[in-house]
Amino acid sequence: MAAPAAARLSFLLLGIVGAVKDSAPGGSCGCSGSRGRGDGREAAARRYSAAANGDKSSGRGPMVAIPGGVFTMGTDEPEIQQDGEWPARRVRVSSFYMDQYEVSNQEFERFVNSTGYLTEAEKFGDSFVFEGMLSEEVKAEIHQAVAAAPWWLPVKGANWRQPEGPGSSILSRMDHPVLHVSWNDAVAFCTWAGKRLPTEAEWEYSCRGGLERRLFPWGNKLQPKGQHYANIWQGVFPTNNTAEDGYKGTAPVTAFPPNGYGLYNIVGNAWEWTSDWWAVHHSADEAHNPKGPSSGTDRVKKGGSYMCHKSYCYRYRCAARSQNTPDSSASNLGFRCAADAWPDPQ
Ligand SMILES: [Ca+2]
Ligand SMILES: [Ca+2]
Repeated sequence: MAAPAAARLSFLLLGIVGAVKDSAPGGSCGCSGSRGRGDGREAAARRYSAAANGDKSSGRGPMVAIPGGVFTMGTDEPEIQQDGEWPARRVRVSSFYMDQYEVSNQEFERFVNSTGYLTEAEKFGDSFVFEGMLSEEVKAEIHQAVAAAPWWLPVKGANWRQPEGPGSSILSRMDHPVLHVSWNDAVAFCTWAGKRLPTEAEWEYSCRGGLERRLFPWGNKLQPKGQHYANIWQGVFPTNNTAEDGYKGTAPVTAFPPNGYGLYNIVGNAWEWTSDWWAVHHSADEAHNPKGPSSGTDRVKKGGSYMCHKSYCYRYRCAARSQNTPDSSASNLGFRCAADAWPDPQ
């Protein structure tokens, strides 16, 4: 019943591999790698909704009030043309709340303990892991790779509890972002917590932290005064990760300085799902609380990850974007939730 992991890889590649993006297939590539159970999304959201579960409050991380306003979404100087980073357009966003941190393993564990939720990676039995994080034992068991991006391997048994497959553990990383969670899993968590996923517009507005037309949440310079502001890749991808910023893999969700809205790791560390369907053509007209296309095959993810280096994945910019099918999961993809109003008191 489960589609093989390779069927989902094309979309993963589109999201992560800038170096091969020119030859990567577009939306009509025939590789609509859905695992074939997307229809369960709303049912899952209902099943794990706050109303349906008694212990609804303990999964809530701190939120920040984001004041409504108008901002410039996208850019007229796109770095990755085919990602649809352009045109720059005026977007009005109403006030809302945003999780201060990426959802951590600890929070996700509370959700799972409270609801018995099983992630899609657990149901399907595999997930994609960056080869550089795997033990020799695990790698020896895998005979499937993709020529364009041999560093992504489908690992049996990889999931949020075992991010690098059997034998790995999150015990020393409970404050790191949860990984190997699909869009559907993210929706289920946010719904349970009395929240929702942010729209792409809300996410990008949050990322900019009150600054206009800047590359990064803190300005245009990647490392002001030589300081690292995000967990990305230093060295040569994919062979040499110097971890100059202190982290070879994920960092705690509280690491690095927050942006102007008090949000941590809004770029870098783990990619973050948004609620929008993916499209690359946008109207230049001013929009009010845009929610993206009404349908599609992929969902938008934002912010880049610890695997991003300018040479191949210059996507740790606020205007940058990428996509995956809603049932995709990988070792660099997580999320944070948003809310229209402060969730009910505990
Ligand atoms: Ca790093
Ligand atoms: Ca992030």
